[in-house]
Amino acid sequence: MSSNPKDREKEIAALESLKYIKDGMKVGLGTGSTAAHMVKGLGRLVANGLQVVGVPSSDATETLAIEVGIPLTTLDKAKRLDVTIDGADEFDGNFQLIKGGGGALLREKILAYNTDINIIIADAAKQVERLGKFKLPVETIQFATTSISKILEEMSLSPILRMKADQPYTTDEGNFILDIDIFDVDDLTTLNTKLISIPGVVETGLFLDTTSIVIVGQGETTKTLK
Ligand code: ABF
Repeated sequence: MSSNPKDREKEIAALESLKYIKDGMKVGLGTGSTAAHMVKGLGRLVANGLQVVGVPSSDATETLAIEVGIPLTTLDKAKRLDVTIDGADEFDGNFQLIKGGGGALLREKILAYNTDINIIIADAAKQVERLGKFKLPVETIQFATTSISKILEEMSLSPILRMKADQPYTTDEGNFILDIDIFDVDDLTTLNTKLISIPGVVETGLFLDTTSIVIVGQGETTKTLK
């Protein structure tokens, strides 16, 4: 049991989400510290006989899932997932999410799109009235990143190239990420369509209509939003 209050909220939300996992399910495994609690808990259930297969959303999650003994498969073989459980950086009252702080937004969105029930697990601080205090990640191919950044500047979105040490951060797919300020944007659906239409933009961290359930850790309890 975690001693850090925020991490404890992540842990109890993650453990609550496992109640939705049944024998025989194909499960999308999210990325980040909250999802890591879910993966560890799922590993314990597998050790006790639960029969599931997992599809990881990142190399980091794949490594952890192997460590805890979750049988893995690929999206190609699974074709469709029953449940995907993942974290988020922010979520609002309409279940609109910002994801990608962990850099895994592309594969996370692909899993979510190919899943029947998407469950988001989060500590209470992730719930916001309005998205955008957390910068929105936009994944771009390296060849186009500078040109895309100029376009985003002209859109007053204040793009910042994500760095890791003194090099641009690269995703599992070898792409770059531009983090942008969307706090003053009201119509996120139109923004997302505009962003995706820019040649070289691979995906954004806006998850606007994929989520079925949000489980929030609050203190020592959880609340389940549907
Ligand atoms: C992942 O979890 C990312 O999409 C998101 O950025 C991150 C949140 O991380 P954490 O659970 O560590 O707060 O799904």
